[in-house]
Amino acid sequence: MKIERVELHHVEMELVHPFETSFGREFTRSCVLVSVQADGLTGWGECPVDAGPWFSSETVETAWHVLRDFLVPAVLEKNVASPGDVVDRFRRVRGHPMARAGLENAVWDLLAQAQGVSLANLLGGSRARPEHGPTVRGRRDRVPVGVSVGIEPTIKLLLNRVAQHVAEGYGRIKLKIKPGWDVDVVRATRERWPNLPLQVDANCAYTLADAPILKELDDFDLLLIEQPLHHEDIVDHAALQGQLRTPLCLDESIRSPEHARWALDIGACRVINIKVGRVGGLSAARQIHDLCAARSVPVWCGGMLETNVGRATNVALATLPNFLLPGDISASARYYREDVAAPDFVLNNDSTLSVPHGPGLGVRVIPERLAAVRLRHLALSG
Ligand code: NPQ
Ligand code: MG
Repeated sequence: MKIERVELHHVEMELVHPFETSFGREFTRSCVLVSVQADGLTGWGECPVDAGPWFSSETVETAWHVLRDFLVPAVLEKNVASPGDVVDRFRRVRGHPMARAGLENAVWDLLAQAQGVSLANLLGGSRARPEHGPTVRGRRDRVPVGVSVGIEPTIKLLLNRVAQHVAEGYGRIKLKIKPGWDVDVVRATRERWPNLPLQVDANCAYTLADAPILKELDDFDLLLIEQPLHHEDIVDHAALQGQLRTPLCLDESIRSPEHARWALDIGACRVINIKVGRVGGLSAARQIHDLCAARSVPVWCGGMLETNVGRATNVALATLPNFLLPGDISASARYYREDVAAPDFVLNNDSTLSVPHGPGLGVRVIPERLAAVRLRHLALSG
């Protein structure tokens, strides 16, 4: 189909509860939504950038610039028959994975709608894909999820929040840690919930010199320790993994399928967090999934406090068979009072989210809700 029009939407939304990580506290979330039109259909994608370069080097402004000046012109008025065509057209652009992901994922949604199938179906997650052979289970119509709990002012307040999420039905908790907010917090949580599936995420806040502290975490039966060291480093992570029993999981360091291969080749981690934005779109995300599956390395779907557009993309991705650990894909109510897209995702009593079966993403952007949170809008056509 020929891409007739692309629109960029810079939105800013207030979080239900402020979210603090080792790199700062966020009260609102900014991102760029991308919509693509062809043959009377509209596909949506989300660039999970933020106002500043805190989680990654990309920002709303860099994504806007790279989309407007390079990525959108590469697909506008062009015929696109498969997501691979978009990947090919983007190959000249180095870096900027979140900008690429927003547009590529919008085309995935568009193509799925055009074929009358769900995005999960187009990705191959909800039906057996031949290359996975007989090991594939049948259709996965629910994906296991957990919740990521930010740093709180006190351990008491943190335990209250964990208790709230456990009561809501979340079967896996991730605690954000940083130097000074680590072993004591994990110990207190583990003492209160001896059997709770628990993991931690440091967002790069430590160095190899902190190995003795991180080794103390080996005593708490954690599922994994996520990205303790520098965001571009895999060498020190490999050294650290050699000293730990708990699996290391990389997040920030994995920005492409190549980074995933390099990390696995040197033993820098035993688990990979796949974030579709961070790795540059659904094609790259699926490639990393397949690489990890071939090497028996479990993956899980990371989260970036997305709107329901990004959340629907994540849920579809997480239907792939090697997503063996619960994702950071919480119910819509955990993020914003009112989302730009509907229907909301609601937690099932088995700590899963249901996979929409409508065509494409399975969520609709509500124009009035979008307009209410939109700071900037740009329509590009040929
Ligand atoms: C992580 N997410 O796994 C990220 C970090 C994160 C759910 O823990 C604005 C921009 C807010 C980027 C909050 C979760 C963010 C952000 C958290 C990234 O490391
Ligand atoms: Mg992380």
